[in-house]
Amino acid sequence: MKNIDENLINISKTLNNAIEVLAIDENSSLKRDILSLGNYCENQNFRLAVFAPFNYGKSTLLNALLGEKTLPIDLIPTTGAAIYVKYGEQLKTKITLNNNKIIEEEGTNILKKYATLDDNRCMNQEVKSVEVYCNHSLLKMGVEFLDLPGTNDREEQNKLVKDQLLTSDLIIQVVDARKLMTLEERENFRDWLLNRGINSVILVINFLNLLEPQEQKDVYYRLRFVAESFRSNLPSGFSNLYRVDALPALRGKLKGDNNEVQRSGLSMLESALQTIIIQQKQEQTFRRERFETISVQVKEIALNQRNNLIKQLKNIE
Ligand SMILES: Nc1nc2c(ncn2[C@@H]2O[C@H](COP(=O)(O)OP(=O)(O)OP(=O)(O)O)[C@@H](O)[C@H]2O)c(=O)[nH]1
Ligand SMILES: [Mg+2]
Repeated sequence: MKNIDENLINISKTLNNAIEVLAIDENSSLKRDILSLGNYCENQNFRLAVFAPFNYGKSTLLNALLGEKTLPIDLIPTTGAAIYVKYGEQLKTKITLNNNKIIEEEGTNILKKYATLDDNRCMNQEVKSVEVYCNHSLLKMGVEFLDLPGTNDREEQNKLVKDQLLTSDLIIQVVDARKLMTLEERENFRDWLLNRGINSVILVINFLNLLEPQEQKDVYYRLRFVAESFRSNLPSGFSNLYRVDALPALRGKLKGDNNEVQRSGLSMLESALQTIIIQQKQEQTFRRERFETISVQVKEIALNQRNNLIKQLKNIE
């Protein structure tokens, strides 16, 4: 974001103090959330994260938005690290290792070595962070994309993804039209998001083109219902459900075939993203909501501790 919100920085400081004063459990998710929010309020970019189980086409969708095959895509579990895609004049990759050594290389071939999962579906343990710099108009506006590992493979990746979602301004959840989530999976995830004040979620249905026409209608209808039940704080007039066939979208972009891009559904998503991002860079309501939700939780702990103390003091009287 161009203007860092001083108010959020102050709230973040107060929350960090609260960790000490209220002795918030070292290993609690609340403490992790508060620490993550500290970095979040200082991020000047608008972060757009793409999230889903592995093989749902997350990296393909981001490549389609970027208009080139920048991020690794494959049938086997692929993305192993959080990959930040930021603006740069030339396509380049920067890997920071745990010993703070930095490896920079033109292009993105180096991602295969440092940011994809190995044959045991494990991530390279030496890697601290992965950034790709790319020349694209949305990125130039101060947006950064975040490509994440699949969520249904290993607990390690799941944790990483959840931490990253809290510090993302807008989240695209990719849904595979051929295997919809169960009600329980959906509700667990929705509760996890809402407990952290994350309401800025857009559902993108991928692989719809692989279904028969009648099935396409049925699946879309069902997902319309799911999307409507998700309390979203997108600006009014914006749908939180889009249909994008990610691979045809990428192919269309690579060939410069606008009709194919249009048919894939990508153009609708792109124009919605543009407008939402411009508005949010001004208003920052998504960001404030995260801080407000966590602040309410901390306030509750503070009030409980205060009430307990008063009770104990009354007992002395
Ligand atoms: N037919 C078809 N294949 C697709 C589509 N989108 C993605 N794929 C294929 O699905 C596979 C997985 O795509 P990825 O983009 O690597 O999926 P991902 O969600 O990033 O997977 P991980 O990084 O492993 O979590 C690749 O072989 C893609 O070519 C689509 O719209 N149609
Ligand atoms: Mg991927």
